[in-house]
Amino acid sequence: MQQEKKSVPELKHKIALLTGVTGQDGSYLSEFLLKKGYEVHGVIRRASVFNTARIDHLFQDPHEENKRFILHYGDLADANTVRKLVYQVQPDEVYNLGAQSHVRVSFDIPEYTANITGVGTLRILEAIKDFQEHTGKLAKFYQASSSEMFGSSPPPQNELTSFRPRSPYGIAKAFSYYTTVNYREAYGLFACNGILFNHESERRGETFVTRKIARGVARIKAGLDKKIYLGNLDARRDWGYAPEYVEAMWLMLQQREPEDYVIGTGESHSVRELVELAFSRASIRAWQDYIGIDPRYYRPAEVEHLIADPSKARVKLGWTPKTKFHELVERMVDASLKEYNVYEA
Ligand code: NAP
Ligand code: F7E
Repeated sequence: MQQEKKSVPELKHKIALLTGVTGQDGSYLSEFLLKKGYEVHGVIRRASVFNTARIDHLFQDPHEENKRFILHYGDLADANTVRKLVYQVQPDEVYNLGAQSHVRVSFDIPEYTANITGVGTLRILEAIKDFQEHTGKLAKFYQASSSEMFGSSPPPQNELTSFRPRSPYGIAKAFSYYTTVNYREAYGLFACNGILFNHESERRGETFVTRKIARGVARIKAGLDKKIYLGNLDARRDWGYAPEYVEAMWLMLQQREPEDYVIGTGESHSVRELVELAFSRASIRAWQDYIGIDPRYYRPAEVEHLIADPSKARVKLGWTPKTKFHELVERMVDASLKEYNVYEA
């Protein structure tokens, strides 16, 4: 007798829409979500050269069937396209990682930074609000908020610490933070702020201080440069490892209630310590001989000291950082030494 086949209901995979997919965090979050079975849609900007190096390994030919990694052109300055993408993709989760993210540069282009890093968030939230109202579908929202918003508030900083931003970037992020809270309170959106402290990796942009130093050390070891030129060596930051931080973003959107969370290691180190450790990892003595100070890298107003108090994330999300500062620096320096073929095991 033939057994009757039971029909198995098809499991629908979740859909995520990411801005900033070509950035450090966008690349790690895409990998993380794809592993979880998501269909990932990323927004990329048109550029005159390829700007997808960090996600090229995830690329799928547009002619393939059942693709789960799909790229769309768009820009946070362009409300029409942002809205169109939300309606077209119909995401379960939206991660807003796109930004003019460089603090020093934000002093040079403050208006652009406000438009993208600040008002860009409002454009997405408006699109999600309308989408939910018109379709009745829920699209959860993650905002990439930053410890830069704390500015001159003394450390350690947690979810209750007041914001005293010191840069156009910090101010734009504070606008986005409050807009996210407002759309949650006023319209009931499932919207969360992840207030992330500095997180780094081999994929970090070359002009952020950790990568600049790791790469600079390798170039000196390879005989290509004589010095690294830096600004303020006394600033202290709470530096963690980026791949661990993207899991925290996802965890926030899996909770019952939308809330805001501080994510960091709870330890701070100075730029000077970072320099010492990086040179020592490459077995280069007398690091002072290889460092020049160039005032162009000073900021008109500096954030002196950031240390996260990530207790809420530990208790509510079960999230804890694993990679310690010295491991992070060693990992980044080793990657650069390998890139320049001067790594000695
Ligand atoms: P990142 O490497 O600088 O990446 C920024 C991303 O934003 C890139 O994909 C970039 O595209 C995109 N972008 C820039 N301008 C845009 C525009 N006008 N429209 C659409 N996209 C635009 O930054 P990240 O380190 O991955 O950080 C991710 C997010 O977290 C950012 O919002 C950042 O401000 C925030 N954050 C970062 C840290 C950290 O320590 N990394 C800490 C707290 C918060 P292109 O590749 O085309 O330039
Ligand atoms: O600077 C000092 C500089 O540019 C760190 C972004 O991801 O994290 C990042 O912002 C510190 C500052 O990161 C140089 O003055 C000294 O005190 O690596 P940075 P940042 O400004 O902390 C926050 C959390 C974000 O949200 C941002 O998107 O290092 N410093 N000399 C230098 N910094 C740079 N870039 N270059 C130097 O030569």
